[in-house]
Amino acid sequence: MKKAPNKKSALEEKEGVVQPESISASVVEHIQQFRKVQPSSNELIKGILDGNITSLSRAITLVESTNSNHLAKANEVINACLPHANRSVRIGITGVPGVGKSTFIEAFGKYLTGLGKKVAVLAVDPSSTISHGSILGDKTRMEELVKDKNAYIRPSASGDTLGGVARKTRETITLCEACGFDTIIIETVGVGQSETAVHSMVDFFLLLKISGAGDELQGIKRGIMEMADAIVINKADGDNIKRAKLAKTEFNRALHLFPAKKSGWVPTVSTCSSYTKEGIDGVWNTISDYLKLTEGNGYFEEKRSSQNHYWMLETINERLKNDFFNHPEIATLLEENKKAVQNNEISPFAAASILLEHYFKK
Ligand SMILES: Nc1nc2c(ncn2[C@@H]2O[C@H](COP(=O)(O)OP(=O)(O)OP(=O)(O)O)[C@@H](O)[C@H]2O)c(=O)[nH]1
Ligand SMILES: [Mg+2]
Repeated sequence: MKKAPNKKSALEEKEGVVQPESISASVVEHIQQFRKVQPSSNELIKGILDGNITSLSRAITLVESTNSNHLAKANEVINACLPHANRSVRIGITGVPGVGKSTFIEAFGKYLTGLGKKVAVLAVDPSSTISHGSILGDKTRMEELVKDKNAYIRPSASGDTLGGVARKTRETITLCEACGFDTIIIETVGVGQSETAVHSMVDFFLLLKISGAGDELQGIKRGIMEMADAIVINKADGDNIKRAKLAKTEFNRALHLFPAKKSGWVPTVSTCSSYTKEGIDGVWNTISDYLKLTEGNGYFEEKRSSQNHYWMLETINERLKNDFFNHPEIATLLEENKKAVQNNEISPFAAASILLEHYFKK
């Protein structure tokens, strides 16, 4: 007798729980709807020009998206930002893994914000597709800079190709500049082709080295040394100081073997420690000297305009290639022709012509 009313009341209680759920569900839906509403291009543009970091981050996410609707919106935002960009110095930093790039950027970035500058740190690291962005992990190496309200750190975009990653970084520079960042630092690992891509989007290219390791050990190709506007020997502290000074003399000698630069700039070699901060100010002084020289002789503008031309052609190359190889009909035809070429039934050039003609006729 006693059990029945108990059961009933338990059921009533259950029903009672359902009711508020249905109310809260509508509230939840409302919130979700609100969150789903993406800011319009105009809102993003206004936000970026006002120096709003949330708008900047959202616009960069659009740039990095593979969705074609996002691409159109991203282009609209970038075009509106262009007239407000360009007023900055873009610095590329490369060096083999472990040379101290992130630690250096933390020390250098803090020094620059101390001078009143607004610093954006970006990265070109195509391998980040797998590792989810080494610079993201590096944020722990940039503890101070992450907290600095005058600094913005964005991990490398992911992508299948270096070209894709580089394009996204190139456009991100424009957005950061329009948002008021006057110093853009781009980190890249100096072991592949990515440093060439970074070199073609910066004004000043800095190569970090450490003493006591031969060039073979440091894995740096001759070409990278040739691209450098400055070589900075990092970790010049403690027992390392003497070796770092010795390395400085050696690198100075090595640099003399390279042909003179079109900019008229003579690359410098210096030492620094991201731990003791010794030599960090010197790096900025060198960059200031470079800017003075190249802005005076017109090279700065000339380089930026040839970089723009390069990126236009690169983008066309990239798009054509992707479109061609991702086309379903081409994929089948490519396989057929590959076999025909292997069996010596057709020459590779004739096969390529067939494929290209087929592609352009569609
Ligand atoms: N003694 C000394 N050690 C340093 C200095 N700068 C960096 N290090 C150390 O060198 C190691 C590598 O530093 P990172 O800044 O992570 O090097 P990285 O070039 O960014 O490395 P990747 O991101 O892997 O390419 C860390 O253990 C740092 O603490 C320095 O100025 N002096
Ligand atoms: Mg790093």
